[in-house]
Amino acid sequence: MKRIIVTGALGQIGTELTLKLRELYGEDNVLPTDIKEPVDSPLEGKPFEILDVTDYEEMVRICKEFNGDTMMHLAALLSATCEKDPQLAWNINMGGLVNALETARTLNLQFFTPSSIGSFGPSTPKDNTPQTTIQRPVTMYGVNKVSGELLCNYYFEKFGVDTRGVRFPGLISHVREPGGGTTDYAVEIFFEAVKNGKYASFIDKGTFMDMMYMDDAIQAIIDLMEADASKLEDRNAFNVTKMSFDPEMVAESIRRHYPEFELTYDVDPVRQGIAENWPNSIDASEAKRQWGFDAKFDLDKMTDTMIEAIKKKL
Ligand code: AKB
Repeated sequence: MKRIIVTGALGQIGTELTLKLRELYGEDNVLPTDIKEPVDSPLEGKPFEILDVTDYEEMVRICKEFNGDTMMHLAALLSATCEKDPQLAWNINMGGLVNALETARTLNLQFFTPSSIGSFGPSTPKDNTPQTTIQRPVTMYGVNKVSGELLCNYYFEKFGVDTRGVRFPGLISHVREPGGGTTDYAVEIFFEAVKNGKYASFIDKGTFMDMMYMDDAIQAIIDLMEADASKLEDRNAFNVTKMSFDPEMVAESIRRHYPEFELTYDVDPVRQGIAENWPNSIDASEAKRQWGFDAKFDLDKMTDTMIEAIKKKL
């Protein structure tokens, strides 16, 4: 039985991951933490600790007190936010990660942290991007993500910390909306379709990026953490994805429910610039081969689920 500490638990991934982990391993065996109180969150009213991941002493204290054996480190700023304040991004994304890895090393914790398609850059092959390839990102987020991948590998090789990680594409969910990401349009579009029947996309037509439904992302984390270590040739930075689409394809899928749905464009040059430096589609064959990665939600199935859930919510 695992005892898991989650950092950044109020974020888009953290919220649903905590709920799922509690279902699987028991409420008392999962400790969500974040820098804010869980107000208006599904995590409200259950055990929770305030933790600023740049505070190493506090991180160690909480982990020791909880007596955990696993850390899932999710606290990080997303791509567009990183471009607004690169120094803050470095402090939180890299400072937090070093603290989390040191805590895992000192307390002998199994460790997960996500990387992203943001770790790729303009010189990376754009289509069917292999897992091992050129990574020369030109954003602070990308620099953080590549550094993080290397650091996690280093902690495994040098200190034997059981680090594991994936490169997530854009994640689509209705429980908790993301904030400050380049792929956020693919979440907003569903909420706006249900609420107003129209959406102005900040990502331009014809811009393809990888995406995945949150349930598949959570399952991927659990499967990788449960995978037999002897089967893992790699540890970190597994490409995972289910689909690649542009805004028009999502609109088409939404029109199966709302034939009048109107998609217009109000392109944000910062996020469009980031998107243009990311792959159109990545190759997830190594994750499938090494630990059986399998995603179930295609675009239409995800659209049906999102619309149904948002209608209920509103
Ligand atoms: C972002 O857009 O910043 C994230 C990501 C793909 O890493 N969703």
